[in-house]
Amino acid sequence: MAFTQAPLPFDFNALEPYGMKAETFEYHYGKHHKAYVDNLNKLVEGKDLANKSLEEVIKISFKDPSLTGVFNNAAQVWNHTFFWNSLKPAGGGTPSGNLAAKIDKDFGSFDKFKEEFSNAAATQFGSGWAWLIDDHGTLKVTKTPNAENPLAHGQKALLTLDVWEHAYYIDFRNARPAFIKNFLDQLVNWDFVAENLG
Ligand code: MN3
Repeated sequence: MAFTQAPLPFDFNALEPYGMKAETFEYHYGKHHKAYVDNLNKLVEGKDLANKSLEEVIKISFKDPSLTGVFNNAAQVWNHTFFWNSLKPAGGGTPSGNLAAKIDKDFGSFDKFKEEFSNAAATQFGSGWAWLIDDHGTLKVTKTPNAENPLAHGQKALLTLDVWEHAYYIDFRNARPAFIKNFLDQLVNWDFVAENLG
């Protein structure tokens, strides 16, 4: 069975009042993300991998240097779906409940978390991702290059920000720090993060 592209969880223009144009999603979801799905399906066609879950394909291909192309496309399919779910209109602000308590415990304070996350996102050289992860019971901030993700490293992802240039060039041009600040201020879907924490 072919891998499919999950629907965007909001309308293309839903984040326009919050700093991200419909054009961003026409390209980023409609072209970049779709291309990863199409490429993955071509690469696994007729192979055993085509019958595995996307998560299994990511874990198997990460460990096999002959499957780098499969890994890159499979991980990017997963990463982008995870990223769309990390966003919502009028998001951002502060988390609550157990998640807020866990952030305070593991980072010292919510401001300290924001500082660490912003720093990871800003300093990922070239293309990649910033993450909030649950690393066997401890919340941590990480950054990964290109398509790499926490799943490949046996960690649980809670939140992500795409810092490939294609993620912010339409709305913020070269200003990655402004994109990061906007994400934290008005886009983070803390309900999704809390669900992932469980
Ligand atoms: Mn992207």
